[in-house]
Amino acid sequence: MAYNIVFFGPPGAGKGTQAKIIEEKYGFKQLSTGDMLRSQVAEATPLGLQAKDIMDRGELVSDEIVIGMIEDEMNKAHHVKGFMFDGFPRTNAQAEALDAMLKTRNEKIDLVLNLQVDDEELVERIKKRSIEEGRADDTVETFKTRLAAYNDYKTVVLPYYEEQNIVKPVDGMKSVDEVTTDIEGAFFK
Ligand code: B4P
Repeated sequence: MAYNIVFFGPPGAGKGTQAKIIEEKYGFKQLSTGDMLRSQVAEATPLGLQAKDIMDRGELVSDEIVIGMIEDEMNKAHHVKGFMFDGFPRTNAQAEALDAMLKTRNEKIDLVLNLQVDDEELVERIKKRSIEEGRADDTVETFKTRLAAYNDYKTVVLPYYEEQNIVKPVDGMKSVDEVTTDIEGAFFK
């Protein structure tokens, strides 16, 4: 039986960092809407051209686009232990669409990892990544918009899963290795 996990948290909390580690260690399939969008932008596809300005401003790309991308990737994946949704869902419509897609496979979301990191630490991580990777949305100004968007959508997405009693808090302030250990504890419990 598949086991599906949502990685939830503010921009720079380490969702992608941890999802990649868990994917390699345990054979889950990471589905990152941020990574998918960035590769569409890099390839200058029509979808990428549409998403680029929105992402550079730090705003949310349309539900239609991200739901469509997730659906395509889920349909392509076979024999995976489960999916790790990284950065998705971010709206109520995305959460409902995800449940509907999983239902057709007789599956559901089993665990939501809520990574928690202080705003000051997030700013430091984003500044560091901007030097290392030069991502267009990693400026201090855009980060503020991304954080505001997060503070907005968390009031919708978290309660959606809290009602199902599947949210586990994770202290994202610890080192990468320590966070991985805590995540492993959360899903082996
Ligand atoms: P994302 O790609 O999801 O961007 P993110 O929130 O910055 O990623 P993450 O939290 O994974 O950070 P990471 O592990 O890299 O979204 C980008 C944009 O795409 C959005 O603003 C939006 O426009 C669009 N988008 C994406 N999904 C969407 C959706 N569903 N709906 C609508 N629009 C959507 O970690 C950050 C940094 O911290 C790294 O440099 C890492 O090395 C470091 N780090 C990680 N863990 C650490 C630790 N424990 N200690 C110290 N440093 C750590």
